[in-house]
Amino acid sequence: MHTNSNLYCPENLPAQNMKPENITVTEFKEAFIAKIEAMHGKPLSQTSDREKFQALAALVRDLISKNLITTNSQRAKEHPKQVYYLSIEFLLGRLLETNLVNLGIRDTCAKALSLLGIELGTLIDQEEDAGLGNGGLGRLAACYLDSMAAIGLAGHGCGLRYRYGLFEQRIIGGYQHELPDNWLKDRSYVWEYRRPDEKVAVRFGGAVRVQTNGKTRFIHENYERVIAVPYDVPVAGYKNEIVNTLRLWSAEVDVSHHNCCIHGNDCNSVIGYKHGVESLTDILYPNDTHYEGKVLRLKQQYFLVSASLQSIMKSFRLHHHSLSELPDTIAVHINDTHPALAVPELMRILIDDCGLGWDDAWDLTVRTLSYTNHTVLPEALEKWPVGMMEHLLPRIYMIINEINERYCRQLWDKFPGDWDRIRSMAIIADNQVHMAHLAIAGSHSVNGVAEIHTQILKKSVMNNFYTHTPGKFTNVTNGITHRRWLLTANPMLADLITETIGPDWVEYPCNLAQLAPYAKDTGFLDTLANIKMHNKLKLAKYIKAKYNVVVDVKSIFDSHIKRIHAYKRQTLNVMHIMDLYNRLRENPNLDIVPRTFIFGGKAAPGYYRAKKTIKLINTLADKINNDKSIKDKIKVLFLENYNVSHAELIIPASDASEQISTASREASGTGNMKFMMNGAVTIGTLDGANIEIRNAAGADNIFVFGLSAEEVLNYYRYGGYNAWDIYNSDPRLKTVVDQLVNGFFPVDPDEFRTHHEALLRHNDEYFLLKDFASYVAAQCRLAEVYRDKYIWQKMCLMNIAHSGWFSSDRTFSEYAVDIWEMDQPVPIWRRCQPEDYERVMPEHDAYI
Ligand code: 26W
Repeated sequence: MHTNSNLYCPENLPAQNMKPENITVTEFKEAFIAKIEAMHGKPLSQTSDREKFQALAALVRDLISKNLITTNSQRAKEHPKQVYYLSIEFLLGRLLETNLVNLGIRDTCAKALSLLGIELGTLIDQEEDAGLGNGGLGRLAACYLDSMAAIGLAGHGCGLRYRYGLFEQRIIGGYQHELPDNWLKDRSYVWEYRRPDEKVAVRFGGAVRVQTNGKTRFIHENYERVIAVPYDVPVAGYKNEIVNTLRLWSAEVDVSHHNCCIHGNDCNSVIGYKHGVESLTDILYPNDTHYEGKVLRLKQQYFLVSASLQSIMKSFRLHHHSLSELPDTIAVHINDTHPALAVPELMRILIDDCGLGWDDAWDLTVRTLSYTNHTVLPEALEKWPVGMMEHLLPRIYMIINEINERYCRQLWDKFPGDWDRIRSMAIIADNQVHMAHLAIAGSHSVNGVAEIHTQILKKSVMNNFYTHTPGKFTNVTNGITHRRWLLTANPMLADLITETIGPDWVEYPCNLAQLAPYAKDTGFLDTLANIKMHNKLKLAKYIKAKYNVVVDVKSIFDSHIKRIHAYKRQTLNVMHIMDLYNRLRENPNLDIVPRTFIFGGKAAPGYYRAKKTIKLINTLADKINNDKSIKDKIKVLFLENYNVSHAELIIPASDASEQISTASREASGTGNMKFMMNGAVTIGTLDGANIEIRNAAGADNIFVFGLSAEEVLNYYRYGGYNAWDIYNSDPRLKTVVDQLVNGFFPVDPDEFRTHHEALLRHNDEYFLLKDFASYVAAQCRLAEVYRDKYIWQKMCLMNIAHSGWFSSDRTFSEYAVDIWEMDQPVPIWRRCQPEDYERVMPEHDAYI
């Protein structure tokens, strides 16, 4: 059942040619009432908040649909180059407020509702987060959708419509429990259009027969057909009437082949079969770093790629005559290796369906595809067993085999006799298909997501590939949409900025730099501080209501929110808090700046150590929050079920941003940018985009500590690190490490044994002990600076003022110009000036 179809009531909507932003408050109010009545068959007074939300969202969707139609008909005439962003994850969060802002009707809507006694915020809170992603990679894809539409590029997302998104996290007794994320409670999603007429079939299993009479043909037989049905989510650009599409595929059973019930077959087995097929898109795998060789995951990856490419090619062939135009008219981007099967799938379509020869097909494939790498962690690199691939995707495996043979031959010609090099670059080696190697070989562009990350790829992780094809490698530092993360999430700050420098910063975020001179204006800094206080009060209210903990809004709100992972070092943060607590216990009158330590994040369900880290944080929180002797000087909170909506609440309310990964391990980070943009000061290592943040904000406006990436990589390469030496030489550190297992916490003494052993027995892989002293020192510096309101507020301001470069509009313009060679004008220099680039990315700066 799809409740949101047939709800279009044009008679109640403003005139066809009226732009949404011209709708008056009265017209909006009337359209809303009409939508309520048409949709629910009862008067406004009898509807629940949920029903009101549904009607409001449907009304907004109607407005967007007009622009969708005009955008599509315009494009059908002009044929601009289209980019398709293939991603196994899109972490959208909520869309109502974003859509209202992008249509330019947020205020109109709020006023219209208030005339009816309804608060817009209450309805916004009714929307479920679309949690179709794990973390950084998925949220990045969602930010890019927003930027593509804002810039006006013909850019679309292709993903999966998971029935259940990332699990809902419940904390019970300090432990994480996972519940299914039933985000499609109403069975359909208010923003989507189901398009059954655009379904395609994806084939699994079976066998391939090679027919060689005349032209060689590959006949795929006895396969299982799964139907991919697209659900299109419109993506509205910011006040530009452009609407792009996020196409999410859902697996359905092929009814034409399995209507056995009707013919008197066993109904139960048919129903079972249906469930089996449809389970393909049931769940999002909850791992954000650890590759799991599950057949279902490989099936999901191929399903995404095959459905997307078939539909892309269908639309290409409708509009273009010659296949040779393919790379000039479409670009297909592979977001990490999860969609890397795009390489053999496009080859299959071009060879088997379009009749091209190998060389022509390969040339077109490579020129059409590009690939972004998002991680250097070895455990995240995907390698699928040959047997599994061959069994599940026999024709695709044949093609991969052929790609591998040709690629290795080419390498042999270039590096004759260098077997080790060739083995390290082969697409198939040790009975496994190396997806990153496949993606590199089959793309014309490979990029990292922050300068240091790209340097590590070039010099270390992918050095052999870089030596072979240096021209393929490039860097595009990540970005975030300032429309969601500043304009929408922090309206008071956005208003202050607009009052101060005018409204153009929304279109040209680098204009935020015009705020810098206000660093000398104490009146302005007071206002900035008041806005932060307002946001802190809002968060404090939420914490009191949900956790019954009272936090001091004058304390430093110090936030560490992201996936829980050993390399992100939540435990280092815990160790600093333990040390601070020990100091307070030794001297309850110690004059420290009060702090509220805020944690949030999910652990992969199978990641034992990360789950224990959650228990550790909660155990520490219990101990500290209930210890009257420290007079509420510090509080620790673990906020349950961290998601996009929680981030929108926490980030504008934070003073300090914890970005403390082991240098070299975090590819970029994007939370760091969101905090910066909201005037939180970073305490961090020189890792990922923290380096660009330091360059942009200035070294005086960030607290840097710890080993450099080069030092870390040298330890990994050459050894020479001894955790015990550090443990034995720092008594304060020793106390903290001992407290993990010596009964300091009122839990089983083995509860945190894993953490203890990771630090000492396993020689502290992520260098927590090594970085402890410099981290504590940086925390002290931060607290001292916070005591001086104006120096602190100036730091906050400099972060805001130089955050414009981190807008995903800048990032996306770089992709569009340098990688996809889009033919539409992309005013890149108007979005960020050359001097901004020079400041953030000084030429010839080597970070490792
Ligand atoms: C196969 C399991 C798996 C699943 C997801 C492996 C790896 C991933 C992602 C690539 C992990 C991820 O989200 N990486 C993050 O990407 C962000 C966007 O570029 C970066 O900002 C983060 O630093 C990076 O960890």
